[in-house]
Amino acid sequence: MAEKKLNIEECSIWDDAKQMLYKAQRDGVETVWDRLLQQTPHCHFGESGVCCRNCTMGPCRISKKSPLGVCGADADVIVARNFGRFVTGGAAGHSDHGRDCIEALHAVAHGETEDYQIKDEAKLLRIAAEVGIETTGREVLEVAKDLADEFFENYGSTKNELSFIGRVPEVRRNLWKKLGVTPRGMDREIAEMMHRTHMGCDNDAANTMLHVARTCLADGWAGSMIATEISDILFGTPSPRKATVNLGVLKKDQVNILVHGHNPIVSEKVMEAVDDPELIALAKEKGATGINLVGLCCTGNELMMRHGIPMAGNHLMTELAIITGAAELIIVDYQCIMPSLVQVGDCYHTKMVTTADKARFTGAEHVKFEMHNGAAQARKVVRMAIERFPLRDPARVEIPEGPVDIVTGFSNEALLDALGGSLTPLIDAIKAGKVRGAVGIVGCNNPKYKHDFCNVNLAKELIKRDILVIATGCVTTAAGKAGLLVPEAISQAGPGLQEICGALGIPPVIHMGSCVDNARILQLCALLAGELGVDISDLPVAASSPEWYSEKAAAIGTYAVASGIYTHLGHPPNITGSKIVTDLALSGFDDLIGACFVIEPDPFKAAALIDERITTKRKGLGLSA
Ligand code: XCC
Ligand code: SF4
Repeated sequence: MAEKKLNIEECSIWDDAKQMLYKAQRDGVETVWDRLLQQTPHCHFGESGVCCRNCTMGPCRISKKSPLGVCGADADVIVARNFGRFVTGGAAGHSDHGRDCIEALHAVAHGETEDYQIKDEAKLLRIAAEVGIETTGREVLEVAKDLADEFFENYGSTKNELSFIGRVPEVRRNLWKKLGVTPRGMDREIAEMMHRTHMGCDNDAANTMLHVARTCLADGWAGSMIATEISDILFGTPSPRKATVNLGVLKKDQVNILVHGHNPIVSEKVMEAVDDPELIALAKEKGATGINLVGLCCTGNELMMRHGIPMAGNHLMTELAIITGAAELIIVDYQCIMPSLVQVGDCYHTKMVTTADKARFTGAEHVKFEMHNGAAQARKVVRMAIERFPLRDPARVEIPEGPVDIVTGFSNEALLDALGGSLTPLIDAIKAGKVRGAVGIVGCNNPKYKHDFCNVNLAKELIKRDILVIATGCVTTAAGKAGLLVPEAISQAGPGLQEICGALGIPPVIHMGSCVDNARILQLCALLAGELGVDISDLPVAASSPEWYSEKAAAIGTYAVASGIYTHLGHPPNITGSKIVTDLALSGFDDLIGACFVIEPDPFKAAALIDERITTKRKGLGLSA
């Protein structure tokens, strides 16, 4: 059989990506695109979700010829169970990240670490008061202890109520109650999903799907939300600042360190270490002019939002950042880190360092980060990077040119500031039809798409239609590289958005953070609904993840839908083998919970569908189309 050949021009819309893919070919390095070719065509049973491996009477796969598994489970039951476990993986990822943040807060509060502090005391006190903790006249650390304990309770099942349930509009809370999907404990929903999907438990697809909603709601309104709020408390609430994106942020004459993953607990310390004069002197001794720290994926988003650290790229750029030949070291925490990075690094002089016991990679060096040693470990890793600088082969270094400017840092606090302290100007603009609605474009890259084609074009199409776009996760870098994250981008927006964003001095696409920070969008929607006295499902808003790939993205999409937000995906999850599950996702949920998924790979058609939905919602509120 003839070997399948990669068409690099079709892999990505970006010059920096294509340049590195040609270099990879010359250097004999395999990337995610090559491996996708080898894996295609994909297994039809897996793709449609009808393969079950939940017991050893199987594995079973459903077809016309054999419509039932050995136990009698049909396609609907199998698909629902598989999807249930799929989103639960995502919810577990976000919420375990959240738990690590609580442990960090707990350690700080109890004086167990000198490496971490509370950077935003005002936010700590505000959140504590919000969740019912006494704050007046108390020491900050005493309040922090109580807040950590309060948050821990979101994981068990003793309280049966999430700390942030008060943020959810009352109508929505009542709807959840009626449907029996009010999220209880994070760990409880996850464990219950594993239980329900064990052989011989929940054998009713629709019923399983309700628990899918419940588990994801726990993620959105607890796991992710707690991760975001504590990160702000410990590392500062983001405010608008400038940064730069694309592979051009790597520097030819400096020690380049890439940080990748999700939880800022590691990357914040690395960021401090690269400023250590002793280490900078060492770098100079080794022939470099300095140390350059750049981010990837969501850890990159966290550092960029709070400190303006440059962003080298999103998910599909992670291998390519190493292929520049200019990266001395890549340090990772967890999630979305391709195991291939070790092999790609081995093709150059790039060392990979892991930091979490729950995310080790064969072939990488493990430097375990703990609360009491974060700063020292970070210095150790930066030193390792410096030591590798002399090993770099200048003949194999090729760094694409021209980083692109962006503005980042739009937490809800910052957005409110930009609006002059209240949501009223935004609501007035929505009522006047100048901002017709808002869409969160979030999530990943997937090599099944031309890299960032859908992410960028959907954003462009929406702002043209006077729809404000909020970007998080890997869409951020896409929007940034396209020049959409700067105030000047209003020239590409419709007249209404141009006027409003122009007056406020904000870009038409605003960067709200990492993937756990989608919780900020939930909160913003809830605030808007509260101001208008309606449910979230009545708002002219939508969500989209055009090029999603991960279990986490599916969990985010599902909590968006269950929170009442119409959600576009570029391709369906592996559920098409069940009519019941597919119908629920694409329409049934709309009747039940006020929102549903819509699938559309073409970003231009997707923009039209989203626009249509926003128009309907505007009319529902008695507003002009
Ligand atoms: Fe991962 Fe968050 Fe997706 Fe990017 S967007 S590929 S999940 S890094 Ni979260
Ligand atoms: Fe097959 Fe049923 Fe076992 Fe799944 S649970 S592998 S369908 S016998």
